[in-house]
Amino acid sequence: MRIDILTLFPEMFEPLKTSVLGRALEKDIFELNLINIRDFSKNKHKKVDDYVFGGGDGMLMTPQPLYDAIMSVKTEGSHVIYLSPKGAVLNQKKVRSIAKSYEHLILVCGHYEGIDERIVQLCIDEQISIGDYVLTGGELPAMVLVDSVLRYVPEVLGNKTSMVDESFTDNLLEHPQYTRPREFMGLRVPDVLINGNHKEIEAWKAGQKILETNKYRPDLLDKG
Ligand code: 4FL
Repeated sequence: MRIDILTLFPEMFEPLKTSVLGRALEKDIFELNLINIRDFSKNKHKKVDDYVFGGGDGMLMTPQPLYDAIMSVKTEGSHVIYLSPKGAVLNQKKVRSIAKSYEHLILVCGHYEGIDERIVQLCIDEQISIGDYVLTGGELPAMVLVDSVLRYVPEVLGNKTSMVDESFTDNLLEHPQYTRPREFMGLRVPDVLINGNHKEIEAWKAGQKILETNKYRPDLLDKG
């Protein structure tokens, strides 16, 4: 998978280079290109924003640098996503569908009050939101999308395909999990997990998933 991120703040993406994704990056399991939109500005002061026609607060990203930046990375199979509160809210099903459908993602991060509408019209295939709240820009949403999608790329998790869907298969939350010691601050690991009866353990896990979902996210059960 190839991911190009277009942003005014490429330095915000350093966290993607650590931990699981950092190791995958070193092994060339995916390709990450950080592109500074400002590098494409044809303005003599490298300006990338301007006032909003019709008035209103703040500044808008101008179309020219964005358009040229997108065109510089676009390929035949690329899919251009704009992280925006106007998009459908991301969920695990959508993450899986993106991971399975595209080999090349171009992520456009807006800043200030957003981008000129003509870029949406001309270049954007899809808008995606990560939730109903406003941020200072699309950079954190882009990182959320990248992290969630890359978990579906073979070998990113060290080939443990069973781990990929954990927590959201069947719209259920995970059962509680325990490690050593068997007793901590007077709280014991449930006996069923220690008795070695795998059938019983699996039945316990299945029941706990429903209980946890009912307790923490009853809205997921309503959806069926
Ligand atoms: C994008 C919020 C995607 C939630 C400000 C600029 C945003 C956002 N999901 N807020 N972009």
